[in-house]
Amino acid sequence: MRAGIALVCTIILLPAVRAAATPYYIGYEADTPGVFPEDVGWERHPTGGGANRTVADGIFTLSSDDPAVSDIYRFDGNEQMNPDPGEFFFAEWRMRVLPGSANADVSVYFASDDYGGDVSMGWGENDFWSFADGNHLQLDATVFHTYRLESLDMVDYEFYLDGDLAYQGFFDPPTLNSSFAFWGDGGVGQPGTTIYSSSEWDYFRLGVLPVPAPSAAWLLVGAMGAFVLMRRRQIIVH
Ligand SMILES: [Ca+2]
Ligand SMILES: [Ca+2]
Repeated sequence: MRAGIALVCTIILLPAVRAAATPYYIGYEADTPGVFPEDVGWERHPTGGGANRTVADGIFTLSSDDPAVSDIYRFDGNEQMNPDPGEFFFAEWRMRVLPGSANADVSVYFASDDYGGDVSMGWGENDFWSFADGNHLQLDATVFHTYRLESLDMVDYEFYLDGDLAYQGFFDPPTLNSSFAFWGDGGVGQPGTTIYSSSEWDYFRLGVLPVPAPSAAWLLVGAMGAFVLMRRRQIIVH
């Protein structure tokens, strides 16, 4: 993450100071048949009877062809979703939408009461949208991708697609006074529409973690860079 690289520079120049961290982690791995998210700390909120659900081969499947159905998995937290100095918030999930899914029926949402902003994300077969900041990615969402959001302050965030930084976004301006996240089938359509979806989730994880200390390798890279710069300067001077 960017902050990690910035921290390297800071620590080379200054004594290391890190705030006491309060790590938190909750995940759902879909690795045990018959164990659903609500069995491991997530709150299920279904409408219209909820989606058809299976857990098999490490994958949690939500499937429906009824526009009246939604089926989301919610976590309410306070300090668990609001990083202190020296910490960062992360959420990571590996997921795909199945062909025929309506745009943005499959969705992920984050809200923070420290700042009061929120981020709402949705998927179509070939699209990803972040509605607050207007970011849009074109991708084949019917194959598995790993998505990751990281934020130091729940104001700005970085979004990674399959391990690469895809864009830098921001939470919507303050409208809320609670902190929670949800994922799943978040959309409800009108009768007669085709607003429905199926999705497969390998895992969903979120939490607050300490900003990682720079590794010895990073310090070595920084020292080597400084050495090369000094050598170049000496060569130019001579
Ligand atoms: Ca899994
Ligand atoms: Ca739905």
